[in-house]
Amino acid sequence: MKIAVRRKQIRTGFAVLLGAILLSGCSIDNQYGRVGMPEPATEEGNRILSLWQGSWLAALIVGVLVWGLLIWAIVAYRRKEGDGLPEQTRYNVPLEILYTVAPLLMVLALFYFTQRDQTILTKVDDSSSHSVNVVGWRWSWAFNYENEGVYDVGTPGNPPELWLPVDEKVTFELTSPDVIHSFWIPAFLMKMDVVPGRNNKFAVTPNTEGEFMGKCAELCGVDHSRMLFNVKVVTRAEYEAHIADLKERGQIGKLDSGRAKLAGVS
Ligand SMILES: [Cu+2]
Repeated sequence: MKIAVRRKQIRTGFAVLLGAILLSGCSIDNQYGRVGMPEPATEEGNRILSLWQGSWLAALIVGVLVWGLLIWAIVAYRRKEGDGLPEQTRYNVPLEILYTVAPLLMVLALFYFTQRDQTILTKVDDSSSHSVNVVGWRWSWAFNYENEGVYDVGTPGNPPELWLPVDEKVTFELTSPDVIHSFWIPAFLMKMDVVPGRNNKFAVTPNTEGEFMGKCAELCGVDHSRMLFNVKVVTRAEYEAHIADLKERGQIGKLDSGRAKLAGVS
């Protein structure tokens, strides 16, 4: 009788715990549901968020299964009074095949979804309405607005601003004159390395007006942590006003290497 009551309590406890986990995972509107990710501020961000949530859900299901089996084995096969040495077994071929094949299937599933989404997310075509050449240099950023022929550049002590019109697809072309950096806007849920001698590209459509922070995500030297910038997603009119402002300040042309320009070296 007592054992039956305890079992019922344990079962209820598990059900409550599982319910709490599932409930928090079902809604993507809170940071628990997003598993620590910020709210996506781009159209593409939702795809990345789904991949992230799906991976965690898969891990959770596998985890619950493994923990459940462990606890069951510990409880059901615990040593009871009068038990001698348990039966010794080895080389269970079906079991060994299972724990070789099961992880392989899991890795293949993760690989498939990652590859599928990565192919879509890194596809760059002519559908962007404008493009920005992002120059990561030791240790700040320069933004060349390719269509308008203006630029902005920062310093470690004075981070630059990247302005983008809302709901317009933008292609980022990432270049570096020195070492490897990484262009990361957490709210965009997208990050890509900036590699000297290579022309990495990706396109996103910011769909939320507001101010977001950006940073370098590749340890690149002494002032790496100061490689910050701000992103302003604004209306088309505000964007054009800002471009006109940059023109007025004389920031016309293209800055291939922010550092060289700042040091007065051509
Ligand atoms: Cu860097």
